[in-house]
Amino acid sequence: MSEEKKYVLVEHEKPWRYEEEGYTVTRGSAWTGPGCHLGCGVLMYTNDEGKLVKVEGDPENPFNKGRLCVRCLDLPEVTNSDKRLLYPMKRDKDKRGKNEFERISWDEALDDIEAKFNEIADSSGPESIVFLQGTGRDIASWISRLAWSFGSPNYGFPLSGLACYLPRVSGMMSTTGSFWVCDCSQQFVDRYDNEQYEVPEVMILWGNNPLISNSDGFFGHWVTDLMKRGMKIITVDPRMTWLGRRAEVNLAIRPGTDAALALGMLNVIINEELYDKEFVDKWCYGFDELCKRVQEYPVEKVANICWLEAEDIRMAARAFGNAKNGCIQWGLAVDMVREALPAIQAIAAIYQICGYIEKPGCMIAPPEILFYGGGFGSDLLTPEQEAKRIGLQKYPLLHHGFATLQADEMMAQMETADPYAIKGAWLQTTNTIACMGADPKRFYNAARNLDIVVCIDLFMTPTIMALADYVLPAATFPERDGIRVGDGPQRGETINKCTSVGECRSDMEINLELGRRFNPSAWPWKDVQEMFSAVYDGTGYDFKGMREIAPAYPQFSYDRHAKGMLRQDGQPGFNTPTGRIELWATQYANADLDPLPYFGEPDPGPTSTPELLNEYPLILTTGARNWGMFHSEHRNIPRLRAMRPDPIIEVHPEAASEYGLKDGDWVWVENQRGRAKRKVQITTVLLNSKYCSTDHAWWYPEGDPEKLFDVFDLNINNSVPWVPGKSGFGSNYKCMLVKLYKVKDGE
Ligand SMILES: Nc1nc2c(c(=O)[nH]1)N[C@H]1C(S)=C(S)[C@@H](COP(=O)(O)OP(=O)(O)OC[C@H]3O[C@@H](n4cnc5c(=O)[nH]c(N)nc54)[C@H](O)[C@@H]3O)O[C@H]1N2
Ligand SMILES: Nc1nc2c(c(=O)[nH]1)N[C@H]1C(S)=C(S)[C@@H](COP(=O)(O)OP(=O)(O)OC[C@H]3O[C@@H](n4cnc5c(=O)[nH]c(N)nc54)[C@H](O)[C@@H]3O)O[C@H]1N2
Ligand code: SF4
Ligand SMILES: [Mo]
Repeated sequence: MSEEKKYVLVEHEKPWRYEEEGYTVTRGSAWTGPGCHLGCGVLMYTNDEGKLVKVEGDPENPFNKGRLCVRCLDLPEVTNSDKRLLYPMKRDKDKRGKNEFERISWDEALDDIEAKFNEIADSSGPESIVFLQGTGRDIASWISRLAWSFGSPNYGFPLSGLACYLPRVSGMMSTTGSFWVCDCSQQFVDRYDNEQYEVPEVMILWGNNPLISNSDGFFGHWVTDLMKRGMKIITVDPRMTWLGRRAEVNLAIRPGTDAALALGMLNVIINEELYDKEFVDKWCYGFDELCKRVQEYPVEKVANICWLEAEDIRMAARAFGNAKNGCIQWGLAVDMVREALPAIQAIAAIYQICGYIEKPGCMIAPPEILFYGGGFGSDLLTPEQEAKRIGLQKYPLLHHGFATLQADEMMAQMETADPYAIKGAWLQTTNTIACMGADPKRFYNAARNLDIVVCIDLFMTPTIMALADYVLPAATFPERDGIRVGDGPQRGETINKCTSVGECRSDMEINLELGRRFNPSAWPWKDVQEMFSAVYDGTGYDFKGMREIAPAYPQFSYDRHAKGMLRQDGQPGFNTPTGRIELWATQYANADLDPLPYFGEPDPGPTSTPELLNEYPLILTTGARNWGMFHSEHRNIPRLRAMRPDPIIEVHPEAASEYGLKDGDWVWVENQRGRAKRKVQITTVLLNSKYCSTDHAWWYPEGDPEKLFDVFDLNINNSVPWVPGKSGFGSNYKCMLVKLYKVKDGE
C-alpha cells in the first residue's frame, strides 16, 4: 500500500515552524509535563530570546480544532516558573526530609545512580528496584523500558487496586481482547462530516466528567459537538455537572454502587427484549448465564441499593436500548470502587448486548494501541525475571492489559521483604505521598528504609523532600521532542521542542542515557529522535518526516470483528478464548473469580457497616477534577492556584446545617483510618444530603519544606487503606464513610 493511501493527512497552510509578527511559531501536540492525558494540537510562540510566551490551539488539528483548556493556555507560566527544578541535586540518605540538597552535574548524578543501581542488582537482583510512575504521561513507555532493560519486572503505578484505567483496560482485554472507546469520529480527519460517520443517538456518561477531565484520549468538547448535532446524553453522577444538567436524566447514584445500577439496566434491557438478538447470537458468549444473573437485580431492588428512582433507571435503560446506535463514555468512578472489575463488566455488557459494537456512533476498538506503558520492550525481560513481577502469582489477571506490578502487594512487600526485599525506587512522574498512593504514611515509612530513591520531576514536591537521594529535573513539553503514545485511535503526532529551561532534560533523554548504560543493546539509538523514529518504523515516516505532516490518520473502517481484523490469526471474531465477546468470562473463571458481573457493597458503607453510621454519617467521594489543577500539580502556579486557592469539601446545605457548618469553615474530614483538612463549600450540586465530595492531592508548595508542605494534614488518602478488590483491581477511593468537625485554632 502506498504511503498516501495508508494515511489520511491534514492540509497545513504553513510548515511546522514559521515566523509571525516577530515570534517563532512551532506547531505540535500538547503532552506532558505538566500533566494531561491528551495531545491537543497547539501553536507555541517563542520570542527572539527563545522564551515561550504564548500558546494557542491549532485550528487545523482535527482533534481539538483550536480549542484549549486553561492549563495549556497558561503553559508559559508553568514552563517559565521560578519554582522549576533547574539542575540535578543530591542529598545524603540520612538527611531525607531535610531541605539540604546539593547541586551536582548531570554526569555525577547519572554516574552515581548507575553505580548504585548496579550494586543493588548484583547483591539483591534487579527486581529489588521498583520503577514507579504516576498517571499516563507520555513517558510511560520509556519508564517500563528502563525497568525491563535493567532486568526488573517491577514497573507500575503505586495506586491501591491500580484503580485508574487499568481495571477498565484489564477488564476489557480479558473479556473482549480489545479496549473500547466511544466513536466520536476522532479517527477521521474530516470528523463529523466523514461520509462513514453517524452521530450516536444516545451517549451515557458514566462516572466521568469529560469537559473538565479530558481523560484517556477523550476530548470533552466532542460531547458538546455531538449534542449540537442531535445526540442525547444520560449521566450517572452523584453530583450535578454542566453536562448532567443537559441530560435526559442524571442518575444521582450512591457512590460505589455502579455495578448494581448496570445490572438493573441490564435487567430492563433483557426482560423487555431491547437487546440486539442477532448480535448476541452471533458474537456473544454466555448470554443465558447473564440473563439468569440479572434476574437477581430487579429494578426496585437496584433503586433501593443505589438510592435512585426505579422509573429513572427504566427510562435510561429504555432510551439506550431503543436507540439506533449509542455508546458509553466511562470514567474513573468505575475503577475507584473495590469490586471494580464486575462493575466494569456489567457496564460494558449494556452496550455489548445492544450490539453497539464496531458501527458508526457506537463503541470502537482502536485499531492498535501502538505502544503505551505495557507494550514497548516487554520482550526484554527473561521469563525467569518476569515471574518475579510483584503480584503476578496472586492476581493472574495482571497478565492482561498492562504489564505492571500490583501496587498493594508492592506496598506489603516493601514492609515485609517477602518473598524478596525491595531496596530502591525510581519515581518518575509521581508525587506518591501527595496523590498516587493510598495511606501515604505507609508508603512514606517503608520508602524511608530504602537504600536509594531517585525522583525525576518538574518541581520540588513533598515526595522528593521526604525521600529523594537524587533529583533529576525534567522538561515540560515545549522543551522537548516527543511522539504521541496514547490511547484511543492512533494518529501520528509529534511534540516539538521550541524552548529550553535551566539544565532540564526530557524524561526520554534521561531514560535513554541511563538505559544504555545498563543495557546498551536495549537502547541502540544515538538520540531521542532516532528512538522515536524506531517507533514509527513501518509507517513510512521517521520522526522528522512525521513532524512535517502530523497529524497523520491511519485508514479506518468499521465492522472489523466481522472482517477478522481484531484477532491476531485474522479470523472473524474477538481475541478471546471463545472468539466472542465473553459476557461469561473464561479468564475470570480461570483466575477463580466469578465469571459473571455482580455487585459488591462498598465496605465500609451505609449498608455493609451500618454500625459506623452514628459516628461517620456522610458518604464521601474524592478527587472530582477541577479545571486548573492536574492531580497534585499547579498549586505553585499563581494564576491557576487563584482558580482553586484552597482544598475544598462540597457539603449539602442540609448536612451543613445539621453539623453546624458555614461556607468557608475549615473542617477535619475523618474516618476510622485518618483525617484531612478541608474548607467547606456548601452546595446543592450534591444530589443527596448524605453525599459529600472533596479534592484529592493537596499540599502547600508555599509551606515549610521540612514539614513536607503540610502534606500529611492535607492528603485525603490518609483515609484510604491499601485494600484492593478480589481480582487485584479496584479500591474504595470514591466511596467511604466520614464525619466532619471544625478545625480548632492552632491546628
Ligand atoms: N483520593 C484520591 N486519590 C487519587 C485520585 C482520586 O480521584 N482520589 N486519583 C488517582 C489517579 S486516577 C491517579 S492517575 C493518581 C495520579 O497520581 P500522580 O500521577 O502521581 O499525580 P501527581 O501527584 O500529580 O504526580 C505527578 C508528578 O509528576 C510531575 N510531572 C508532571 N509531568 C511530568 C513529566 O513530564 N515528567 C516528570 N518527570 N514529571 C512530571 C508533577 O510535577 C508531579 O509532581 O492519583 C490518584 N489519587
Ligand atoms: N483537570 C484535570 N483533569 C484530569 C485530571 C486532573 O487531576 N485534573 N486527572 C486525570 C486522570 S489521571 C484521570 S483518571 C481522569 C479522571 O477523570 P474522570 O473520569 O472524569 O473522573 P473524576 O473527575 O474523578 O470523576 C468524574 C465524575 O464522577 C463522579 N463520581 C464520584 N463518585 C462516583 C461514583 O461512585 N459513581 C459515579 N457514577 N460517579 C461518581 C464525580 O462527581 C465526577 O463528576 O482525569 C484526568 N484529567
Ligand atoms: S485537554 Fe486541555 S490540558 Fe490537555 S492537552 Fe488538551 S488543552 Fe491541554
Ligand atoms: Mo488517573
